[in-house]
Amino acid sequence: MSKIEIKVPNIGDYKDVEIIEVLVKNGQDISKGDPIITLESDKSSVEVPSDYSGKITKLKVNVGDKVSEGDLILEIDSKDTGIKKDKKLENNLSEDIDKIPKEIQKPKKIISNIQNINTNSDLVLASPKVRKFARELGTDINIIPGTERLGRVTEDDVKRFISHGLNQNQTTKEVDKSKKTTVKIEYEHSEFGEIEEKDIPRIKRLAALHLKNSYNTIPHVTHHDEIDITEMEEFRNSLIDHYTGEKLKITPLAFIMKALVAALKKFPSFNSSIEDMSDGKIYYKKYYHIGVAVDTPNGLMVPKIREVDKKNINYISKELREVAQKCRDLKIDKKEFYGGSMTISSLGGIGGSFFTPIINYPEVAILGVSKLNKKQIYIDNQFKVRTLLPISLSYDHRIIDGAEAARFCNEIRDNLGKNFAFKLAI
Ligand code: CAO
Repeated sequence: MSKIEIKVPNIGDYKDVEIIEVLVKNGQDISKGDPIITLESDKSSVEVPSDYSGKITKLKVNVGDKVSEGDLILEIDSKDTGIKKDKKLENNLSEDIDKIPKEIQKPKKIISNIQNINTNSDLVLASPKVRKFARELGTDINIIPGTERLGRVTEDDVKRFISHGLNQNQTTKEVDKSKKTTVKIEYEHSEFGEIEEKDIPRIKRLAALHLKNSYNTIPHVTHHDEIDITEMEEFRNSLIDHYTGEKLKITPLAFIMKALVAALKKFPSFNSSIEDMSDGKIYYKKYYHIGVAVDTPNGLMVPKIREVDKKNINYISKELREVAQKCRDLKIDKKEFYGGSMTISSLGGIGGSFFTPIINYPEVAILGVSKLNKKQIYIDNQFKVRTLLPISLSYDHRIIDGAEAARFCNEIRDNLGKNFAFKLAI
Protein backbone atom coordinates (compact mmCIF):
# COMPACT_ATOMS: atom_id res chain seq x y z
CA MET A 1 0.00 0.00 0.00
CA SER A 2 1.42 3.41 -0.87
CA LYS A 3 0.18 6.91 -0.13
CA ILE A 4 -0.52 8.78 -3.34
CA GLU A 5 -1.35 12.43 -3.83
CA ILE A 6 -3.86 13.23 -6.53
CA LYS A 7 -3.34 16.69 -7.93
CA VAL A 8 -5.12 18.91 -10.45
CA PRO A 9 -3.84 17.74 -13.83
CA ASN A 10 -3.02 19.81 -16.88
CA ILE A 11 -5.99 22.09 -17.56
CA GLY A 12 -4.47 24.12 -20.32
CA ASP A 13 -3.82 27.79 -19.64
CA TYR A 14 -6.52 27.96 -16.99
CA LYS A 15 -5.72 29.11 -13.46
CA ASP A 16 -7.89 29.51 -10.35
CA VAL A 17 -10.69 27.41 -11.79
CA GLU A 18 -13.63 26.96 -9.42
CA ILE A 19 -14.56 23.55 -7.99
CA ILE A 20 -18.32 23.31 -8.35
CA GLU A 21 -18.70 19.73 -7.12
CA VAL A 22 -16.75 17.41 -4.87
CA LEU A 23 -17.92 13.96 -5.89
CA VAL A 24 -16.15 11.85 -3.28
CA LYS A 25 -15.83 11.64 0.52
CA ASN A 26 -13.11 10.85 3.02
CA GLY A 27 -12.82 7.08 3.52
CA GLN A 28 -14.41 6.28 0.15
CA ASP A 29 -12.95 3.59 -2.11
CA ILE A 30 -12.42 4.87 -5.62
CA SER A 31 -11.33 3.25 -8.83
CA LYS A 32 -9.06 4.63 -11.47
CA GLY A 33 -11.11 6.84 -13.81
CA ASP A 34 -13.81 7.67 -11.23
CA PRO A 35 -14.70 11.38 -11.29
CA ILE A 36 -13.56 13.11 -8.09
CA ILE A 37 -14.29 16.81 -8.62
CA THR A 38 -15.97 19.00 -11.23
CA LEU A 39 -14.23 22.16 -12.36
CA GLU A 40 -15.99 24.97 -14.07
CA SER A 41 -14.51 27.89 -15.94
CA ASP A 42 -16.63 30.72 -17.35
CA LYS A 43 -18.16 28.63 -20.11
CA SER A 44 -17.34 25.02 -19.57
CA SER A 45 -17.36 22.37 -16.87
CA VAL A 46 -15.32 19.22 -16.69
CA GLU A 47 -15.00 16.29 -14.31
CA VAL A 48 -11.53 15.40 -13.06
CA PRO A 49 -11.04 11.64 -12.81
CA SER A 50 -8.74 9.81 -10.42
CA ASP A 51 -5.54 8.41 -11.91
CA TYR A 52 -5.39 5.66 -9.29
CA SER A 53 -7.57 3.24 -7.35
CA GLY A 54 -7.61 3.19 -3.57
CA LYS A 55 -9.13 4.51 -0.34
CA ILE A 56 -9.34 8.28 0.22
CA THR A 57 -7.48 9.23 3.38
CA LYS A 58 -7.45 13.02 3.10
CA LEU A 59 -9.77 15.15 1.03
CA LYS A 60 -8.15 18.54 0.66
CA VAL A 61 -10.69 20.56 -1.32
CA ASN A 62 -14.18 21.98 -0.92
CA VAL A 63 -16.84 23.27 -3.25
CA GLY A 64 -16.02 26.87 -4.15
CA ASP A 65 -12.23 26.47 -3.88
CA LYS A 66 -10.26 27.80 -6.82
CA VAL A 67 -7.51 25.52 -8.11
CA SER A 68 -4.77 25.46 -10.72
CA GLU A 69 -2.64 22.72 -12.21
CA GLY A 70 -0.63 20.87 -9.53
CA ASP A 71 -2.87 21.77 -6.57
CA LEU A 72 -3.50 18.87 -4.21
CA ILE A 73 -7.01 17.40 -4.40
CA LEU A 74 -6.76 14.38 -2.15
CA GLU A 75 -4.56 11.61 -0.79
CA ILE A 76 -5.30 7.92 -1.17
CA ASP A 77 -3.91 4.65 0.09
CA SER A 78 -3.37 2.70 -3.08
CA LYS A 79 -1.96 -0.60 -4.26
CA ASP A 80 -0.85 1.24 -7.42
CA THR A 81 2.77 2.31 -7.60
CA GLY A 82 2.07 6.00 -8.02
CA ILE A 83 4.12 6.49 -11.17
CA LYS A 84 1.75 5.62 -13.97
CA LYS A 85 -0.34 8.65 -14.80
CA ASP A 86 -3.12 8.27 -17.33
CA LYS A 87 -1.95 10.61 -20.09
CA LYS A 88 -5.08 9.96 -22.14
CA LEU A 89 -7.40 11.15 -19.36
CA GLU A 90 -5.22 14.17 -18.74
CA ASN A 91 -5.13 15.19 -22.40
CA ASN A 92 -8.89 14.84 -22.71
CA LEU A 93 -9.35 17.06 -19.69
CA SER A 94 -7.10 19.76 -20.99
CA GLU A 95 -8.92 19.61 -24.33
CA ASP A 96 -12.35 19.71 -22.68
CA ILE A 97 -11.59 22.81 -20.70
CA ASP A 98 -9.79 24.31 -23.69
CA LYS A 99 -12.85 23.90 -25.86
CA ILE A 100 -14.06 27.27 -24.64
CA PRO A 101 -13.91 29.51 -27.64
CA LYS A 102 -12.00 32.70 -26.82
CA GLU A 103 -14.66 34.91 -28.42
CA ILE A 104 -17.39 33.85 -25.99
CA GLN A 105 -15.40 34.40 -22.84
CA LYS A 106 -16.83 36.84 -20.32
CA PRO A 107 -17.15 40.33 -21.79
CA LYS A 108 -15.04 42.91 -19.97
CA LYS A 109 -17.63 45.66 -20.16
CA ILE A 110 -21.37 45.91 -19.51
CA ILE A 111 -23.15 45.80 -22.85
CA SER A 112 -25.61 48.63 -22.84
CA ASN A 113 -27.73 47.42 -25.71
CA ILE A 114 -29.72 44.31 -24.75
CA GLN A 115 -29.93 43.37 -28.43
CA ASN A 116 -26.32 42.25 -28.17
CA ILE A 117 -26.71 39.97 -25.17
CA ASN A 118 -26.27 36.28 -25.84
CA THR A 119 -28.59 33.63 -24.45
CA ASN A 120 -27.69 32.69 -20.90
CA SER A 121 -26.30 29.23 -21.65
CA ASP A 122 -23.50 29.89 -19.16
CA LEU A 123 -26.03 30.06 -16.32
CA VAL A 124 -26.91 26.38 -16.49
CA LEU A 125 -24.63 23.75 -15.01
CA ALA A 126 -24.03 21.04 -17.59
CA SER A 127 -21.03 19.37 -19.11
CA PRO A 128 -20.02 20.35 -22.64
CA LYS A 129 -21.14 16.87 -23.77
CA VAL A 130 -24.65 17.37 -22.38
CA ARG A 131 -24.85 20.87 -23.85
CA LYS A 132 -23.92 19.46 -27.25
CA PHE A 133 -26.46 16.66 -26.85
CA ALA A 134 -29.24 19.18 -26.06
CA ARG A 135 -28.16 21.40 -28.94
CA GLU A 136 -28.18 18.51 -31.39
CA LEU A 137 -31.74 17.69 -30.34
CA GLY A 138 -32.73 21.29 -30.94
CA THR A 139 -33.47 21.98 -27.26
CA ASP A 140 -32.46 25.00 -25.24
CA ILE A 141 -30.54 23.70 -22.23
CA ASN A 142 -31.59 26.74 -20.17
CA ILE A 143 -35.18 25.53 -19.88
CA ILE A 144 -34.35 21.97 -18.81
CA PRO A 145 -34.79 21.34 -15.07
CA GLY A 146 -31.58 19.73 -13.78
CA THR A 147 -31.81 16.94 -11.21
CA GLU A 148 -28.21 16.86 -10.12
CA ARG A 149 -26.55 18.95 -7.40
CA LEU A 150 -27.26 22.68 -7.70
CA GLY A 151 -29.55 21.96 -10.66
CA ARG A 152 -26.88 20.44 -12.93
CA VAL A 153 -28.47 19.10 -16.13
CA THR A 154 -27.57 15.54 -17.13
CA GLU A 155 -28.09 13.64 -20.36
CA ASP A 156 -31.02 11.83 -18.71
CA ASP A 157 -32.61 15.18 -17.84
CA VAL A 158 -32.42 16.17 -21.50
CA LYS A 159 -33.99 12.86 -22.58
CA ARG A 160 -36.74 13.11 -19.93
CA PHE A 161 -37.46 16.68 -20.90
CA ILE A 162 -37.85 15.81 -24.54
CA SER A 163 -39.97 12.73 -23.90
CA HIS A 164 -42.32 14.82 -21.71
CA GLY A 165 -42.82 17.16 -24.63
CA LEU A 166 -41.85 20.15 -22.52
CA ASN A 167 -40.40 21.77 -25.58
CA GLN A 168 -43.55 23.81 -25.81
CA ASN A 169 -41.97 26.09 -23.18
CA GLN A 170 -39.45 26.97 -25.81
CA THR A 171 -42.13 28.83 -27.70
CA THR A 172 -42.67 31.02 -24.64
CA LYS A 173 -38.95 31.55 -24.40
CA GLU A 174 -38.78 32.54 -28.08
CA VAL A 175 -41.47 35.14 -27.38
CA ASP A 176 -39.48 36.34 -24.34
CA LYS A 177 -36.37 36.66 -26.44
CA SER A 178 -38.10 38.63 -29.16
CA LYS A 179 -39.54 40.95 -26.51
CA LYS A 180 -36.04 41.41 -25.11
CA THR A 181 -34.72 42.62 -28.41
CA THR A 182 -37.23 45.47 -28.44
CA VAL A 183 -35.90 46.87 -25.14
CA LYS A 184 -33.01 49.20 -25.59
CA ILE A 185 -31.08 50.68 -22.72
CA GLU A 186 -30.05 54.02 -24.13
CA TYR A 187 -27.30 54.98 -21.69
CA GLU A 188 -24.47 53.31 -19.83
CA HIS A 189 -24.95 53.19 -16.03
CA SER A 190 -21.55 54.81 -15.70
CA GLU A 191 -22.78 57.88 -17.53
CA PHE A 192 -24.67 58.83 -14.35
CA GLY A 193 -21.91 58.33 -11.79
CA GLU A 194 -19.49 55.82 -10.39
CA ILE A 195 -20.47 52.14 -10.67
CA GLU A 196 -18.95 48.79 -9.71
CA GLU A 197 -19.40 45.72 -11.90
CA LYS A 198 -19.55 42.34 -10.13
CA ASP A 199 -20.47 38.77 -11.05
CA ILE A 200 -23.86 37.57 -9.83
CA PRO A 201 -23.16 34.66 -7.40
CA ARG A 202 -23.68 31.22 -8.90
CA ILE A 203 -26.43 30.18 -6.48
CA LYS A 204 -28.40 33.31 -7.28
CA ARG A 205 -28.03 32.64 -11.01
CA LEU A 206 -29.22 29.05 -10.59
CA ALA A 207 -32.09 30.11 -8.33
CA ALA A 208 -33.07 32.70 -10.94
CA LEU A 209 -33.77 29.96 -13.48
CA HIS A 210 -35.97 28.03 -11.05
CA LEU A 211 -37.79 31.14 -9.86
CA LYS A 212 -38.41 32.32 -13.39
CA ASN A 213 -39.63 28.87 -14.44
CA SER A 214 -42.04 28.75 -11.50
CA TYR A 215 -43.28 32.29 -11.94
CA ASN A 216 -43.84 31.86 -15.68
CA THR A 217 -45.42 28.39 -15.48
CA ILE A 218 -47.63 28.55 -12.38
CA PRO A 219 -50.55 30.95 -12.10
CA HIS A 220 -49.84 32.23 -8.58
CA VAL A 221 -52.45 33.64 -6.22
CA THR A 222 -51.44 34.81 -2.73
CA HIS A 223 -53.84 34.67 0.21
CA HIS A 224 -52.93 36.82 3.23
CA ASP A 225 -54.12 36.36 6.79
CA GLU A 226 -53.23 37.23 10.37
CA ILE A 227 -53.25 34.48 12.95
CA ASP A 228 -53.77 35.03 16.65
CA ILE A 229 -50.88 33.14 18.29
CA THR A 230 -51.06 34.75 21.73
CA GLU A 231 -51.39 31.45 23.60
CA MET A 232 -48.87 29.70 21.38
CA GLU A 233 -46.30 32.40 22.15
CA GLU A 234 -47.01 32.23 25.88
CA PHE A 235 -46.60 28.49 25.73
CA ARG A 236 -43.43 28.68 23.60
CA ASN A 237 -41.84 31.21 25.95
CA SER A 238 -42.69 29.07 28.97
CA LEU A 239 -40.90 25.95 27.68
CA ILE A 240 -38.10 24.83 29.98
CA ASP A 241 -35.52 22.08 29.75
CA HIS A 242 -36.43 19.60 32.51
CA TYR A 243 -32.82 18.59 33.09
CA THR A 244 -31.08 21.97 33.17
CA GLY A 245 -34.02 24.17 34.18
CA GLU A 246 -33.00 26.57 31.41
CA LYS A 247 -35.41 28.16 28.96
CA LEU A 248 -35.73 26.16 25.76
CA LYS A 249 -34.86 28.12 22.64
CA ILE A 250 -37.47 26.99 20.15
CA THR A 251 -38.20 28.93 17.01
CA PRO A 252 -41.85 29.77 16.25
CA LEU A 253 -41.10 28.13 12.90
CA ALA A 254 -41.10 24.68 14.55
CA PHE A 255 -44.74 25.20 15.64
CA ILE A 256 -45.64 26.59 12.22
CA MET A 257 -44.13 23.51 10.54
CA LYS A 258 -46.16 21.19 12.75
CA ALA A 259 -49.31 23.26 12.12
CA LEU A 260 -48.63 23.12 8.40
CA VAL A 261 -48.23 19.35 8.43
CA ALA A 262 -51.51 18.93 10.33
CA ALA A 263 -53.18 21.11 7.65
CA LEU A 264 -51.55 19.10 4.83
CA LYS A 265 -53.03 15.93 6.29
CA LYS A 266 -56.48 17.47 6.01
CA PHE A 267 -55.90 19.09 2.59
CA PRO A 268 -53.82 16.59 0.55
CA SER A 269 -53.95 18.68 -2.62
CA PHE A 270 -51.43 21.04 -0.98
CA ASN A 271 -49.06 18.08 -0.56
CA SER A 272 -48.86 17.35 -4.26
CA SER A 273 -46.79 18.10 -7.35
CA ILE A 274 -47.52 18.70 -10.98
CA GLU A 275 -44.57 18.35 -13.29
CA ASP A 276 -46.28 18.99 -16.57
CA MET A 277 -49.94 19.98 -16.84
CA SER A 278 -50.19 18.52 -20.35
CA ASP A 279 -49.51 14.96 -19.16
CA GLY A 280 -52.56 15.25 -16.89
CA LYS A 281 -50.84 13.80 -13.84
CA ILE A 282 -50.72 14.98 -10.25
CA TYR A 283 -48.56 13.27 -7.64
CA TYR A 284 -49.92 13.12 -4.07
CA LYS A 285 -47.21 12.65 -1.46
CA LYS A 286 -47.77 10.47 1.56
CA TYR A 287 -44.79 11.94 3.36
CA TYR A 288 -44.38 15.27 5.16
CA HIS A 289 -41.03 16.82 4.25
CA ILE A 290 -41.14 20.57 4.72
CA GLY A 291 -38.80 22.83 2.76
CA VAL A 292 -37.49 25.91 4.58
CA ALA A 293 -36.01 28.84 2.67
CA VAL A 294 -32.62 29.64 4.18
CA ASP A 295 -30.93 32.97 3.62
CA THR A 296 -27.18 32.42 3.05
CA PRO A 297 -24.35 34.73 1.96
CA ASN A 298 -24.36 32.82 -1.33
CA GLY A 299 -28.08 33.18 -1.93
CA LEU A 300 -31.29 31.42 -1.05
CA MET A 301 -31.36 27.63 -0.48
CA VAL A 302 -34.34 25.42 0.33
CA PRO A 303 -33.36 22.25 2.22
CA LYS A 304 -36.03 19.86 3.49
CA ILE A 305 -36.76 18.90 7.07
CA ARG A 306 -37.87 15.29 6.64
CA GLU A 307 -40.80 13.57 8.36
CA VAL A 308 -41.90 16.59 10.34
CA ASP A 309 -45.01 14.62 11.37
CA LYS A 310 -42.82 12.20 13.36
CA LYS A 311 -40.64 14.77 15.19
CA ASN A 312 -41.32 16.98 18.19
CA ILE A 313 -40.84 20.75 18.09
CA ASN A 314 -37.63 20.68 20.10
CA TYR A 315 -36.06 18.24 17.65
CA ILE A 316 -37.36 20.17 14.61
CA SER A 317 -35.98 23.43 16.01
CA LYS A 318 -32.51 21.90 16.51
CA GLU A 319 -32.54 20.22 13.12
CA LEU A 320 -33.53 23.46 11.43
CA ARG A 321 -30.60 25.30 13.04
CA GLU A 322 -28.17 22.57 11.96
CA VAL A 323 -29.48 22.32 8.40
CA ALA A 324 -29.46 26.12 7.98
CA GLN A 325 -25.83 26.16 9.14
CA LYS A 326 -24.90 23.40 6.69
CA CYS A 327 -26.41 25.49 3.89
CA ARG A 328 -24.44 28.56 4.98
CA ASP A 329 -21.24 26.46 5.06
CA LEU A 330 -22.07 24.92 1.65
CA LYS A 331 -21.91 21.47 3.25
CA ILE A 332 -25.34 20.21 2.31
CA ASP A 333 -26.01 17.28 0.02
CA LYS A 334 -27.86 18.01 -3.22
CA LYS A 335 -30.58 15.48 -2.41
CA GLU A 336 -31.67 17.62 0.54
CA PHE A 337 -33.03 20.20 -1.91
CA TYR A 338 -35.45 17.73 -3.46
CA GLY A 339 -38.54 15.78 -2.48
CA GLY A 340 -40.50 18.35 -0.49
CA SER A 341 -44.17 18.51 0.42
CA MET A 342 -44.50 22.27 0.74
CA THR A 343 -42.12 25.13 1.54
CA ILE A 344 -42.10 27.77 4.26
CA SER A 345 -40.40 31.06 3.61
CA SER A 346 -40.01 32.87 6.93
CA LEU A 347 -38.96 36.48 7.14
CA GLY A 348 -40.22 36.57 10.72
CA GLY A 349 -36.77 37.00 12.23
CA ILE A 350 -36.09 39.94 9.93
CA GLY A 351 -39.28 41.97 9.52
CA GLY A 352 -42.18 42.95 7.29
CA SER A 353 -45.88 42.19 7.27
CA PHE A 354 -46.92 40.40 4.11
CA PHE A 355 -45.21 39.36 0.89
CA THR A 356 -45.84 37.19 -2.16
CA PRO A 357 -43.60 34.10 -2.04
CA ILE A 358 -42.90 32.24 -5.27
CA ILE A 359 -43.87 28.56 -5.28
CA ASN A 360 -40.95 26.14 -5.16
CA TYR A 361 -41.66 24.17 -8.37
CA PRO A 362 -42.81 21.35 -8.67
CA GLU A 363 -44.66 21.94 -5.39
CA VAL A 364 -48.06 23.62 -5.55
CA ALA A 365 -47.99 25.99 -2.59
CA ILE A 366 -45.67 27.95 -0.33
CA LEU A 367 -46.33 29.54 3.04
CA GLY A 368 -44.78 32.95 3.67
CA VAL A 369 -44.40 33.95 7.32
CA SER A 370 -43.68 37.50 8.49
CA LYS A 371 -42.86 39.14 11.79
CA LEU A 372 -45.32 38.62 14.61
CA ASN A 373 -46.56 41.78 16.31
CA LYS A 374 -48.94 42.89 19.03
CA LYS A 375 -52.22 44.55 18.04
CA GLN A 376 -55.45 45.66 19.62
CA ILE A 377 -58.17 43.22 18.57
CA TYR A 378 -61.89 43.52 19.23
CA ILE A 379 -62.88 40.29 21.02
CA ASP A 380 -65.87 39.59 23.27
CA ASN A 381 -67.06 43.21 23.15
CA GLN A 382 -63.73 44.69 24.12
CA PHE A 383 -60.32 45.54 22.69
CA LYS A 384 -57.54 43.24 23.80
CA VAL A 385 -53.83 43.16 23.02
CA ARG A 386 -53.09 40.00 21.08
CA THR A 387 -50.03 38.58 19.27
CA LEU A 388 -50.65 38.24 15.56
CA LEU A 389 -48.65 36.35 12.98
CA PRO A 390 -48.97 37.53 9.36
CA ILE A 391 -49.01 34.69 6.82
CA SER A 392 -49.06 34.75 3.02
CA LEU A 393 -49.98 31.56 1.19
CA SER A 394 -49.14 31.46 -2.52
CA TYR A 395 -50.83 28.61 -4.35
CA ASP A 396 -51.07 27.12 -7.82
CA HIS A 397 -54.48 28.22 -9.03
CA ARG A 398 -54.56 25.46 -11.64
CA ILE A 399 -55.03 22.90 -8.89
CA ILE A 400 -56.13 24.87 -5.80
CA ASP A 401 -59.16 27.14 -5.66
CA GLY A 402 -59.33 30.32 -3.62
CA ALA A 403 -61.94 28.89 -1.24
CA GLU A 404 -59.76 25.86 -0.55
CA ALA A 405 -56.77 28.11 0.12
CA ALA A 406 -58.82 30.18 2.58
CA ARG A 407 -59.93 26.98 4.36
CA PHE A 408 -56.34 25.76 4.44
CA CYS A 409 -55.25 29.00 6.12
CA ASN A 410 -58.13 28.68 8.60
CA GLU A 411 -56.84 25.22 9.43
CA ILE A 412 -53.33 26.57 10.06
CA ARG A 413 -54.89 29.30 12.21
CA ASP A 414 -56.79 26.71 14.28
CA ASN A 415 -53.68 24.55 14.57
CA LEU A 416 -51.65 27.43 16.00
CA GLY A 417 -54.53 28.64 18.15
CA LYS A 418 -55.48 28.15 21.74
CA ASN A 419 -54.72 24.68 23.11
CA PHE A 420 -53.77 23.23 19.77
CA ALA A 421 -50.17 24.51 19.74
CA PHE A 422 -49.67 22.56 22.94
CA LYS A 423 -50.82 19.36 21.24
CA LEU A 424 -48.49 20.00 18.31
CA ALA A 425 -45.58 20.32 20.68
CA ILE A 426 -45.80 16.79 22.03
N1 CAO B 1 -41.83 36.82 14.22
C1 CAO B 1 -40.99 37.38 15.11
N2 CAO B 1 -39.82 36.81 15.47
C2 CAO B 1 -39.51 35.63 14.92
C3 CAO B 1 -40.35 35.00 13.96
C4 CAO B 1 -41.56 35.64 13.64
N3 CAO B 1 -42.42 35.12 12.77
N4 CAO B 1 -39.76 33.86 13.58
C5 CAO B 1 -38.60 33.78 14.23
N5 CAO B 1 -38.45 34.84 15.04
C6 CAO B 1 -37.33 35.13 15.93
C7 CAO B 1 -36.68 33.86 16.45
O1 CAO B 1 -37.39 33.35 17.54
C8 CAO B 1 -35.32 34.40 16.84
O2 CAO B 1 -35.43 35.10 18.03
P1 CAO B 1 -34.36 34.95 19.23
O3 CAO B 1 -33.04 35.30 18.60
O4 CAO B 1 -34.83 35.89 20.25
O5 CAO B 1 -34.43 33.52 19.63
C9 CAO B 1 -35.03 35.43 15.75
O6 CAO B 1 -36.31 35.77 15.19
C10 CAO B 1 -34.09 34.98 14.65
O7 CAO B 1 -34.58 33.79 14.13
P2 CAO B 1 -33.73 33.01 13.02
O8 CAO B 1 -33.90 33.64 11.72
O9 CAO B 1 -32.35 32.83 13.50
O10 CAO B 1 -34.37 31.57 13.08
P3 CAO B 1 -35.75 31.10 12.48
O11 CAO B 1 -35.97 29.76 13.03
O12 CAO B 1 -36.84 32.06 12.64
O13 CAO B 1 -35.48 30.98 10.91
C11 CAO B 1 -34.36 30.45 8.94
C12 CAO B 1 -34.56 30.09 10.39
C13 CAO B 1 -33.35 29.49 8.35
C14 CAO B 1 -35.65 30.37 8.17
C15 CAO B 1 -33.83 31.92 8.87
O14 CAO B 1 -32.58 32.01 9.51
C16 CAO B 1 -33.72 32.47 7.50
O15 CAO B 1 -32.79 32.19 6.75
N6 CAO B 1 -34.71 33.31 7.10
C17 CAO B 1 -34.76 33.99 5.83
C18 CAO B 1 -35.55 33.19 4.82
C19 CAO B 1 -35.73 33.99 3.56
O16 CAO B 1 -34.82 34.65 3.11
N7 CAO B 1 -36.92 33.93 2.99
C20 CAO B 1 -37.24 34.68 1.84
C21 CAO B 1 -37.34 33.78 0.70
S1 CAO B 1 -38.05 34.58 -0.67
O17 CAO B 1 -36.82 35.43 -1.22
